[in-house]
Parts: sequence; structure tokens; C-alpha cells
Amino acid sequence: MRITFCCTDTAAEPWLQGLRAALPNAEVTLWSAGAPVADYAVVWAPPQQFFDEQSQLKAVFNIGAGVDALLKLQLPPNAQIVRLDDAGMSVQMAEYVCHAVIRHFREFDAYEADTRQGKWSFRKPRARADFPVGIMGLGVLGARVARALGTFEFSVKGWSRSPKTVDGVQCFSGAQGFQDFLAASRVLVCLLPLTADTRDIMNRDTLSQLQPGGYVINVARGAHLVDEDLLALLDSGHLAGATLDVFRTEPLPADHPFWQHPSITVTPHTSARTLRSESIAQIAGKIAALQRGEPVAGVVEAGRGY
Ligand code: NDP
Ligand code: OXD
Repeated sequence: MRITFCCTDTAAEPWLQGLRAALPNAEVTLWSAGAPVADYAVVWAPPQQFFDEQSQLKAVFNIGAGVDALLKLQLPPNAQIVRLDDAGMSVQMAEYVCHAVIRHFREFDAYEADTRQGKWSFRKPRARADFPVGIMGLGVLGARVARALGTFEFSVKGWSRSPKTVDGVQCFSGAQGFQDFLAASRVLVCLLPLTADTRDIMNRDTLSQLQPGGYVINVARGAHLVDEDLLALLDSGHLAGATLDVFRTEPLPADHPFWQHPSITVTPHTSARTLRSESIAQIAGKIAALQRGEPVAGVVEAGRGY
């Protein structure tokens, strides 16, 4: 069995060593143009040339949860795409989102500004009930984030494509549930995959439907958010702020207004990082299962885009 590795912006050697150790009977090599065809691929943002040459792939393992970049390419006809299924990402995402929600709700950024000026001052405690948190996307990451926020007793709402039941979460689904979901939320967290249906989903119209003083946390993909609409609603005062981890262009261009905006917190696409050893263990387990002819979790349905 041959495995080829083609991951942009990733140090290859530790991955190759880890995959070789986990799958000792496999020949694991770093892809270069003209390399022999392989059975399985481990990829992140590969070039089209990779798939043009690797015509015999049975499965393509994406070392991330989001497969939007991969679905833009032409894959070999029999290759299924398998995404990372948590692999240590959901707990990181829960940390990130809880941190952003709590920092905003408890006004810790304002306290920090005060204490930096030597001010010992108190703010009136805000009512938790006034900060319902709506999570768009109740998949592997969204459901974990919802549970984590619930432990801090926030009122948590969730929205998904198909109807869902998540303990302690008021669930909405589909186009018919969207407006009620937005109207019930003050803090909005985006954990949707980027698809034709979800591109630009956070725009002037939808963000205006959040409760006054709304707050946006985008940890999914930059193209979910219409940047100018967020800025306009911050200027108008309908929105109070945003924490953004993902952007239409990454790295975020130096002259982008998000960098300097006083109500926007920017982080460099780091909310949930791919963890190498967890990911290798998961990929190796799935390759072994596929070799035995067994089904695996995390297979992407190209038709629905995630
Ligand atoms: P999943 O595929 O497990 O879950 C996706 C969720 O979104 C599901 O609940 C799905 O609904 C819902 N959904 C999809 N399309 C729609 C739609 N049109 N309307 C309403 N709901 C919809 O994905 P993950 O939770 O694993 O990851 C989500 C995204 O997070 C990834 O696609 C990736 O882009 C991003 N990500 C970002 C990272 C970062 O570092 N910033 C790290 C990892 C991921 P249903 O349940 O009905 O299918
Ligand atoms: C992912 C990501 O999709 O890192 O895993 O954004």
C-alpha cells in the first residue's frame, strides 16, 4: 500500500515519520511531481496537479475539518474525501469560543484597559440571561462548543441544516428556523462549513436580526462574513463587537480595517489547530479500516459540500 503526503505550509518530515510508525507496512512518501501513484493521500491545500497525477487514489485524508478548498479541485473519480473528525480540535474550539464569549460578557477587555491605566474600578454586573449565544452549525465542533457554553449557564441556541437534539440547547433548523434562531441570539458563533448555501451568511440583513448589542464570533471561514456589513453594523451601534479568527484573505492584509478596529479582536486562524499525533492516529486507524473493507466516519458528501 502506498501513501502520498502533500500538505502546503506543513513541515512534512514529522508527519512522514509518524505515518510510517503508525502504518509500518505502508510505503509513505512526500509527493513531488511525477511521483508514482498512491492508494491514499494525506493532504492540505494540494495543487490541482497533485490530483491530475494521482489518478488511483481510493481516499484523500484532509488534515483539517473544513474541506471547502479541496472541493474546488477536480479529484480522481473514485477518491472519497475523509475529513478530520475532532482529533483534538473540538476542545480547542470550545476553549476559544468560551474565552471570547466570557471576555465580552464580563467586559474583561475594558477591565484590562482600566487596570493598564492604574484604575481600580468596578462595572455593574451584566445579566447572563441578556446574552443568549446562538451557534450556527451543530456538528462535531458546534455541538462541543454548545455543551461547553452550557456549563457556564449561558442560554445556548443552535442552528443546523437538519433537525437536531442537543442536551440543554434550544435547537432550530433549516431556512424556516433561521430567523427565529437569529432573533433569539445576541452573541452569534459561526461554526458552519463553507458551502454555496453558507457563503456570505453573516451579512447586513442577518446580523441586523440579532438582538441589539450583538456580538459576532467567526471561527469557521472568512467568506461566511461580509466584512463591510459587519463594519457598518458596528458603526451604527447595532453590534457591540466581534472576535474573528478567519478571514477572506489569510493572512489578513496589513491595510484591512479589522486590524485597528477598537471593537474587533483578530486572531490568526488559530482557534483549533490540527494536532499531529491525534491526526496521524485517526488517519492510520481509518486507512486500516478501509483496507479491511470497513466504513469510516468523516467521509465528505461532495453534493452537500461538507
Ligand atoms: P461538521 O460537518 O461536523 O458540522 C457542520 C454543521 O453545520 C452541521 O451541524 C450541519 O448541519 C451544519 N450546516 C451545514 N450546512 C448548513 C446550512 N446550509 N444551514 C444550516 N446548518 C448547516 O463540521 P465541524 O463542526 O467539524 O466544522 C465546522 C467548520 O469549522 C469546518 O467546516 C471548518 O470550516 C471550520 N473549522 C475552523 C477551524 C479554525 O481553526 N478556525 C478549525 C476546524 C474547523 P447538519 O448537522 O444538519 O448536517
Ligand atoms: C480546519 C481548519 O478546517 O484548520 O481544520 O480551519
